[in-house]
Amino acid sequence: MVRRRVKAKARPPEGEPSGNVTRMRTKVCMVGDGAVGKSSLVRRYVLDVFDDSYLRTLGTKVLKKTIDLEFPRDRIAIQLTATIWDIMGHTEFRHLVADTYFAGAKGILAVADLTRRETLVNLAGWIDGVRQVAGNVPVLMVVNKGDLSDRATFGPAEVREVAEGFGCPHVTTSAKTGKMVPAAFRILGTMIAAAGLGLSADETAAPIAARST
Ligand SMILES: Nc1nc2c(ncn2[C@@H]2O[C@H](COP(=O)(O)OP(=O)(O)OP(=O)(O)O)[C@@H](O)[C@H]2O)c(=O)[nH]1
Ligand SMILES: [Mg+2]
Repeated sequence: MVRRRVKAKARPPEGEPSGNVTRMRTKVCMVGDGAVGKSSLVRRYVLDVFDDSYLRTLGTKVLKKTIDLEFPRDRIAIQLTATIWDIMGHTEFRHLVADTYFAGAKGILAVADLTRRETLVNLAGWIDGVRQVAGNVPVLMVVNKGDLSDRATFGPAEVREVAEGFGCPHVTTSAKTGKMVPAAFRILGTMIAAAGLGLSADETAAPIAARST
């Protein structure tokens, strides 16, 4: 398929054949309490590795990844280059760095740990913290450590309720097995691209459904 570059925000006129690629850049912030697996998710996604040992993130770390997305209904292909900002999961640190860390964020991966209920409860503080600086940007709620379901401290109904409270979708991931990790970043990328291009929510749903397994 031959792909042409189009300007961001441009939408192809009705009847134009598929094949346009829109390049976008974006900033994504990982948030959530200490040891929920923020760095592990980024490492799994960007480098496809996992380490059982816990090395607390000191300050912040930034990695980059390009995500290819398609919006079949609009016949738009997006190449989204995401800088993924990984933060140390401590509330005091959040208060110290919020302005610089969250400035310009276009999307949030808000991570909780399935084995520690308080990390789900604390997501509100993290999400509010980003939204105070970056505005009402897309949020994807991630319940990580899905491989430890025998040690779960909350169930799907509670996750749904919390996600509905934030008005955002949610997924369960495992940085250890890799399950749903690329899908999670892809879903957030799709939400960001859709918001940037002014596409509607149902257009956003198509690529998510097609790629979330
Ligand atoms: N079983 C299991 N362990 C995980 C998973 N993700 C992360 N871990 C482990 O959880 C611990 C914490 O992971 P990190 O990725 O360092 O957590 P973090 O959220 O970046 O922590 P801070 O940098 O302190 O905020 C490590 O020992 C990881 O190996 C997972 O999906 N399953
Ligand atoms: Mg970390």
